[in-house]
Amino acid sequence: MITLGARMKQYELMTEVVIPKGFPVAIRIDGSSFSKWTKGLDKPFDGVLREAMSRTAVDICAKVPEVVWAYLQSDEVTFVVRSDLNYNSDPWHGFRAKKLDSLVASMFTAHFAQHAQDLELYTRGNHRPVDRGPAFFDARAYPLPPDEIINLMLWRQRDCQRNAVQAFGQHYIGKKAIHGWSASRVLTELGKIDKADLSYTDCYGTLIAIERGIVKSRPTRRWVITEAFPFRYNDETCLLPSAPIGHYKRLIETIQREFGAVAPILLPRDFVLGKIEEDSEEAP
Ligand SMILES: Nc1nc2c(ncn2[C@@H]2O[C@H](COP(=O)(O)OP(=O)(O)OP(=O)(O)O)[C@@H](O)[C@H]2O)c(=O)[nH]1
Ligand SMILES: [Mg+2]
Repeated sequence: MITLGARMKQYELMTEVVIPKGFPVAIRIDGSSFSKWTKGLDKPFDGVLREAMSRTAVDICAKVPEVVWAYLQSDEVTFVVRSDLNYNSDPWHGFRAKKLDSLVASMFTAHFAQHAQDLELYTRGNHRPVDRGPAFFDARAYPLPPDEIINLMLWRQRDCQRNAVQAFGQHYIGKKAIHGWSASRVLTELGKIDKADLSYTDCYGTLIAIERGIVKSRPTRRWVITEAFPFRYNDETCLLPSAPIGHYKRLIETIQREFGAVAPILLPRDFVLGKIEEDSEEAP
């Protein structure tokens, strides 16, 4: 005879999905209804929101085993978990997808709440104080082939670039005025305006990466918040201003070490998915 526990457990197991060992895992969190929650924050980009998101991403990187980096833009963060680099490693929570989704979403929500409190984000308003209440995040964890990690970053970074162009266009030229314009037209017009506050972070997002060092002949390891380098093929023309690759040399070296075989920025041309104005896909 089946026990009561086994009988009830079988219903739970119906929706259990386990991510196979041996794949890199991406976990993307996204702010829920942030177009409303951010009302009153600086437009197009709010430095305090960015700081709260970055600090929270560092907390998660430090807590989730085998995260190698995280990429942050807008109200979302993508964490890359490389348990596949060591086949003997124990996947975090058996890589049960629902467990990872719910745990990372609640961890991010709780840590963000603390940072938002510390940074007085709940009442921050550019005109008058706002009380915007708690912020919530969803999360999704899924496996992907190793070669696709950079493409995933490229995709999210293109979203960041597209949003940056739109946001700056709306802010400096006007929402109605740019309606129906291509990204390159918006950029051409923006070029005529003094847009000194268009930073690399706004265009390319933020990267949370491990920095290794030696202190008193002992190896050290810490998470650093840094501007993301452009994920793109070396000679691909980019619509947005780009820092010279040398600017990112140390960071790229660090990440190449962490990644082993996968070399950021050296993408096979076939993997480059088209220019940003053609890439209008939204992350649902
Ligand atoms: N003012 C301001 N708004 C921001 C900033 N970063 C993100 N946002 C807002 O957050 C939104 C995030 O977009 P989405 O995630 O697609 O939209 P959402 O409203 O969060 O909807 P769901 O994620 O589906 O719940 C942007 O459209 C902006 O409105 C910022 O720095 N300043
Ligand atoms: Mg959102």
